[in-house]
Amino acid sequence: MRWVVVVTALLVVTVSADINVAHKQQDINHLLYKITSPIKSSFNDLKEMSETWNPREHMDLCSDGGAAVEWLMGELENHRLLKQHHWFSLFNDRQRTEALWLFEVFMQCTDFEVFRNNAAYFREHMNEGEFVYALYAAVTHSDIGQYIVLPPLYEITPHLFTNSEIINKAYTALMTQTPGNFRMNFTGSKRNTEQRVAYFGEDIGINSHHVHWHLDFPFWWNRDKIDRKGELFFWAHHQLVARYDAERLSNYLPPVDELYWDSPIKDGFAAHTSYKYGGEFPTRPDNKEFEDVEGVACARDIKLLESRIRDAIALGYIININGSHTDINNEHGIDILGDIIESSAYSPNAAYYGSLHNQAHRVLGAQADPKRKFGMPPGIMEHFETATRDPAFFRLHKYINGIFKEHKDKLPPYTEQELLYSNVNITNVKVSKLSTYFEDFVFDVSNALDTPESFSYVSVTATISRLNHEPFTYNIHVQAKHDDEVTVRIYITPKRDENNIVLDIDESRWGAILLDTFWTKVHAGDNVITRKSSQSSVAIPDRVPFFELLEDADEAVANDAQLLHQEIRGCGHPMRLLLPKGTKEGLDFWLDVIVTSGDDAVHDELTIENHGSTHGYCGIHGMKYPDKRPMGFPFDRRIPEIGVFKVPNQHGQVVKIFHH
Ligand code: CUO
Repeated sequence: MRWVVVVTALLVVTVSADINVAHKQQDINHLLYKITSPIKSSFNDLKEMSETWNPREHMDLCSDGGAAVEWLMGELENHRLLKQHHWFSLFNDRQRTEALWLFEVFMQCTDFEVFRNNAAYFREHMNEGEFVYALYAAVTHSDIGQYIVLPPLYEITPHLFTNSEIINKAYTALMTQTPGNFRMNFTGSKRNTEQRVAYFGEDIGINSHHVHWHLDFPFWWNRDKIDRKGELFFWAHHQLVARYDAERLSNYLPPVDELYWDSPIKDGFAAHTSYKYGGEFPTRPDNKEFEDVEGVACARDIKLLESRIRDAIALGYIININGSHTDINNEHGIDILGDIIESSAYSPNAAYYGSLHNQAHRVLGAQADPKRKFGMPPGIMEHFETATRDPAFFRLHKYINGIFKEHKDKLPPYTEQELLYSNVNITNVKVSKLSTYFEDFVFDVSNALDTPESFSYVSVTATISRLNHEPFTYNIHVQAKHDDEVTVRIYITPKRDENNIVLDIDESRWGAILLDTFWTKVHAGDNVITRKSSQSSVAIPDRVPFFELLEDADEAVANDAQLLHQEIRGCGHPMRLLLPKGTKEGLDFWLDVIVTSGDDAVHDELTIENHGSTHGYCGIHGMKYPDKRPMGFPFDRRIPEIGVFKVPNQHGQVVKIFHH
């Protein structure tokens, strides 16, 4: 079945009653409109501010007294900042530093007006990539950004989400003033077996999830403590790999193999994608031997970092920068290891453990031009927007995941006491038919094109094929001894491997995919807990298209009306990808439901308030991660004894996912 979906995000209208939100949304929209062209003259206020506002004259409106503005203006006036019309990569130390200076300026603004005016000024004076990154990070993290809906990045910087062919066709459409809709094919050819799962790695929703996850939990974050950030790094990427392996299974491919520094990188990757400025993304041929990357890292040094981390796991403690030791043989160890491996600014000893994962992204990204002989721009692995397109991304994260597993496997298996919640007996779980399908999705690419203001508007869009599933419902039948609040976790796990051999629970558990976690109430006696797939706490609906945001904000401002878009976090898997692709005859998965005490909740109100509902992989913004148990519980630890696992508050059954 094929569907053409021109997205209308079905968002319930619950927003701030403040009509100023419409003005703020309009300003953010206008700042992001055609980001490589000057602010449009019809965006009157903003245009004027970009020409007349002097950030130095308004430093009294900054909570740091203007220190951040002063610093950035000094760099700008001394011509030290990256020029406009140049690629930007967050992994480039200098470019990231500049973007974060601007982020700091935004974070110090005491009200939206000064935020907006500073943004208008720096938009016209700084590199566009740095500006977009700083603006997205600031709207995500500052109170000033509350209720603002960030436009989908695939419509703000389409170059990083589509391919050269689409961009070229879009330009032709514009020059000939002929509206166009162009089909975007996934990279590669039928001869490449990896092509079978390109729809997952190249899904613009997955790319968007990944870039927003890293905006919510930036590795450079050194302000207040974000709860369990290192563990979330492990968990979100572990789940991405588990999802990818499930897609491979339904496409008759073995699980992705990990990366080996001493062996060639088996699969190459040709992105067929260009930067807006900077030329083509480099291509990596098959079976490329790792080469040291000038100015980044030698393979030898990376292996040394890996061995220090593996030593820490074997010893059960890490060495802090002052020489003291911290025990990691406990459920908090994963959080410390996540910080160390990524590494994030929270790493307790970056001088010793380095930055294994981030360096690996850069080394992989530069393999096409490791000696910098050809002046190639950064590779596909050097942007969170593009990284999952490259099969090497999943190899890298399989490798990283293996290190985390080594740690988890050293911890004792859960005991029956830790698994048992004696109040509840799950008697049955009924789930409606699970089926997946591909549909067409249309998104706008016109922001990729610079046009004189005199040009008439021409619609240019791209159509891609994307995975979706029919909505489904779980009915969980439980008997409870007494009234209580409970925690419910739902997972699916492939039952067989690619050779159709049934996996033992201790083999399959690491591939368990979290479908939902939520809190609810049970009453003494029989209960049916009904939950819809659309309520999942790991997934988000489609993002509101940029043109809809533009039109709605302009209309709301013109009519002094409220803006009726709900703010939805960008972090969270696309709802459509909740289920892995099935097969025609039905692919077997274990569907496991585990009900434990409501005492697992960190916050009191979780049965009635879901805090934006995407906490599974993304926590709750500005609050503690809501589940006290380790992420992945109870499949994160070894299960040597199935009998211990089979407590009455756990229910496993085999379900089939069909694809049509
Ligand atoms: Cu998300 Cu490796 O961290 O890409």
